[in-house]
Amino acid sequence: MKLLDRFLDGDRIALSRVITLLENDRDRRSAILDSLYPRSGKARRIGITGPPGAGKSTLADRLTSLLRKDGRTVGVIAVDPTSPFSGGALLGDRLRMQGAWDDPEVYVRSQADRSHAGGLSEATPHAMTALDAFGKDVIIVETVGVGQSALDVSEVSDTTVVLLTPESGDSVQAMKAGLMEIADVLVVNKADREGADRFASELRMIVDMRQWAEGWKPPVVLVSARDDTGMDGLYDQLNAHGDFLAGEDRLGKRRLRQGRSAIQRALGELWRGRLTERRDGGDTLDRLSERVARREIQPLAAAREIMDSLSI
Ligand SMILES: Nc1nc2c(ncn2[C@@H]2O[C@H](COP(=O)(O)OP(=O)(O)OP(=O)(O)O)[C@@H](O)[C@H]2O)c(=O)[nH]1
Ligand SMILES: [Mg+2]
Repeated sequence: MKLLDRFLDGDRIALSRVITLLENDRDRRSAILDSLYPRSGKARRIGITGPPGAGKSTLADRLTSLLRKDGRTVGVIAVDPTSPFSGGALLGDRLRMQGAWDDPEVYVRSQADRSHAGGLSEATPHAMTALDAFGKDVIIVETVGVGQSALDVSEVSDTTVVLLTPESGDSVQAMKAGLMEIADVLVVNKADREGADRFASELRMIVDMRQWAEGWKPPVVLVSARDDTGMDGLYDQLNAHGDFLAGEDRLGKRRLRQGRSAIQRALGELWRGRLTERRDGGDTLDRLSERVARREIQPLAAAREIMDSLSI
C-alpha cells in the first residue's frame, strides 16, 4: 500500500510501477483497481488510430504540446502490434515524442499488443485507469488499426481520431477497414505530400453521403504533423467534439457503453484466469481442442463444458 501512497502523491516512478503491476500481476490487479477506479473518470480520453506509419506518434506529440500550452497534463499510451517486446517501440516513440519527453507533466508509455491483432493490449484500459486516477487531464491512446481485435480504441475513447494519409490507399479502403464507423474526427496527415487535398475532398464526400445518427458529422482535417501545420484546426475540432459530448449527457451515454464493454472484457479475463489457475486447466483445454479438431464436439459445447467445470 506504500506504493499507492506514493502514487497518490504524484510520484511518477510509482505510476510506472502500478501500470507494470496492472499489466503483469493478475493476482494484484483487481485490488489495485479497487483503489484506483473510484479516483478515475475525470480525464478526457482521446484515441488515435490509423495505418502503420501514418504519423500517429508524431500527431500525439504535437497534440500533447498544444494541450500543455493550454495547461493540461497528458498521459500517452502507444500500443505497438508489431513487436512482441515493447523495447523497440518505446525507443522509437521516445524519439518521436521529443517535444514532450522532458516535461514532468507528460507521461508516455508503450505497451506491446500481445495478440498482434492491431488492437489494444488487454492492459491498456487498466493503464488508462491508472493515468486517470493519477490526475492526468487528457489521456491519448495510439494504436494501429481496428476490426480484427477483440477491443478497439473507440471502446475506450471519448473521442476517436482516425488518421489517414494520401498514400494509405484510397478512402474506400478506410471504409472497408471499418474506420469510418468509429471516427469522431478524420485527419488526413502528411498534407505536405501530393494528393493530400484530393484525398481530403474524397473523404469529405464520403462523410457527406452518410447518415450520422447522433447528430455529429466527423470533420475532415488536413494536417502535417511533421511540419506542425493545421494542428490548431484539429485542436479546435477536438474541443468542438468535447463540447458536443458535454451536451445532452452524451458523454454519460458513451461512458455507459464503455462500462458495458469493460465488464464483458473482464468476464472473459476472469474465465481465462480461472482456467489457467486450475492445475488441469491447460489439459482440459488441450483435450477439448483435440476433440473440437476431430469434430467430436463443437466449440460452443466445449466452452460450455469448461464453464460448467469451472463454476463450482
Ligand atoms: N511527410 C510527412 N511525414 C510525416 C508526417 N508526419 C509523420 N511523418 C513521418 O512518418 C513516419 C512515421 O511517423 P510516426 O509518427 O512514427 O507514425 P505512426 O503512425 O506512429 O507509426 P507506427 O506507430 O509505427 O504505426 C516518420 O518518419 C515521420 O517523420 C507528415 O506530416 N508529413
Ligand atoms: Mg507510433
